[in-house]
Amino acid sequence: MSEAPSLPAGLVDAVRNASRIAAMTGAGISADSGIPTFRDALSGLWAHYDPSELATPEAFERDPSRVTRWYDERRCQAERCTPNAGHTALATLERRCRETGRRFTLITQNVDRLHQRAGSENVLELHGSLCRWRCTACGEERETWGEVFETYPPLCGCGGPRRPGVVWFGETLPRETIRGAQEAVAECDLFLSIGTSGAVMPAAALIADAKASWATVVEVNPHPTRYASWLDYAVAGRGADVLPALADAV
Ligand code: BJW
Ligand code: ZN
Repeated sequence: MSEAPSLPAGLVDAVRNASRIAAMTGAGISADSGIPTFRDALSGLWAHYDPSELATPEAFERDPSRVTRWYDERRCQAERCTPNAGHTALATLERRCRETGRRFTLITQNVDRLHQRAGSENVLELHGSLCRWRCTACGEERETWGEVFETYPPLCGCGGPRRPGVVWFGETLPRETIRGAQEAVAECDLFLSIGTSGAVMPAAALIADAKASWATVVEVNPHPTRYASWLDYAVAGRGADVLPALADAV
């Protein structure tokens, strides 16, 4: 990891004085754990595929074997990776907020479960999880942590094919989860947008929603996004470097 960037004094004060913090993470926070971001080129056997064409219900209908193999590889990769200092800092932030009577909500677009493994307790998973698989015939859902699949797609006891419990393009987000996220954003006085390109709706709309409700809005990303120019602070750095310094401010 590189040196922690020094944070502007105004940002440190904003973090210190916030009483309701909402943080939204994207794939970038897990890049420091070795998980490629969604828009990074795919490698190996998958080098010729576009991830946005595999992450659709149409792709699963066309070729359930290919799509479930891709998700299973990613599930196994996530299981092998460990949370980094950025994940840990967010778990620390949650704990410190709880101890000091402040509210902290972690909203993630990630499906890799690294936040929970770092100790975050209150996590809203907007796009589901690589670990939950759902039968497309009877709807039964199960956690598949550490499980070895024998077929692609894996099969349910009822004989139906299982699909990953993630939200694909064109599908709606779990209603209670997006509602919880919108409420946390409407109430927060500090919003952190971490490691996301902000390209995918409706998650990306939460950034503008936070600004519209007068929160101090902060981006943490080594490559400033399209939002950077109108946010309160755009910290150009990696999550694993910047977030520990932010957590120390609380
Ligand atoms: C670092 C770093 C380091 C690197 N530290 N940072 C309105 C307008 C236009 C279109 C739509 C709209 N509303 C809905 C749509 C359609 C669609 C959509 O948004 N399309 C866009 C492409 C335009 N949205 C949907 O279909 C959603 N459903 C929906 O809205 O239903 C109602 C509806 C449907 C249709 C029409 C209208 C309404 C569902 C979206 C589900 C997204 N699912 C995915 C796949 C999940 C499973 C899987 O992983 O395979 O979720 S897509 C993919 O993108 C994944 C991610 O969670 C999500 C966001 O990506 P993220 O996290 O931002 O990653 P990257 O790779 O883009 O960026 C990484 C960032 O990290 C970069 O900025 C780096 O610089 C940075 N970084 N290293 C910090 N060390
Ligand atoms: Zn079933």
